[in-house]
Amino acid sequence: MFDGVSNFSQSTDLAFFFTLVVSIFFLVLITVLMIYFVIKYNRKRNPKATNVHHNTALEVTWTVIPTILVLIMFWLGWTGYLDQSRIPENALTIDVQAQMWKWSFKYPNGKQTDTLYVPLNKDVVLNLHSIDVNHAFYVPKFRIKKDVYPNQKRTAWFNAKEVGSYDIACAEYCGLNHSYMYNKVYVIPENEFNAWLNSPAKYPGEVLASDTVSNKSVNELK
Ligand SMILES: [Cu+2]
Repeated sequence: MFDGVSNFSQSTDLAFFFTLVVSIFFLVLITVLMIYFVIKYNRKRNPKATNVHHNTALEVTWTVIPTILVLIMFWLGWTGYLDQSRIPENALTIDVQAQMWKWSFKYPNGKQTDTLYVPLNKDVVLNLHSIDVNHAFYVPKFRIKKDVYPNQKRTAWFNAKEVGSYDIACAEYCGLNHSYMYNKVYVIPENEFNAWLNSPAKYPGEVLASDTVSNKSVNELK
C-alpha cells in the first residue's frame, strides 16, 4: 500500500486504507465485546437470564455510524471510479491487444511491441480489445485494472509518475497459460520515449511483435 506510481495511486490507496482501518477497528471491538459478554453472562455468574427490550439510543447509534462509514467507502470508490472513467484529451493513445496469452501494443505511428513503453508525466490512453476470450489489463503499481472483451472497445488511462519498470498482468482467467500472461511496462522520460518511438533501435526488454512466435504456438494449441 502507498507504493503506487500513477495519478490514481493516492485515491485508490486511500479507499483501501479507510476500509482496512474500519474493518480492523470493528473486528477488534466485536471480538473483545463477545469475549467480555461470554464471561460476564455465563451461567455461573448470571444464572437467571433477563430479556432486554428496545434501547433507542443504542439502535440509532449502531445504524447511523455504520451507514456513514459505508457511505464514505462508497464515495471514495465512486469518485475514484469517475476519475478513471474520464478519458483525458490530448493524451498519447496506444492500442492494446489481448490474446491467449500475451499482450501487444501499437503506437500512433504504427510501431508495435510486446513490452509497453510510456512517457513519464504524460496522460496515456489505452484502447483495449481482445481477439479471442475475456482478459483483464492489470497494472498493480498504476492501480488500474480493466476487463478486456472481444468485439468491444474499452478504454483505460493513467499518468505515470515514476521512472521504472512495472508488471502488467492478465487479471481474468483466460485459459491454460493465463498465469504466464505477464508483460512489463517501462516508464521513461518523454524525450527518451520520443527517441525510442521514432527509432527502430531496440531498447532492453523490448520485443517487436513481429519477432515473436506466440501467434504460431497459439494456433498450434487450438
Ligand atoms: Cu488473459
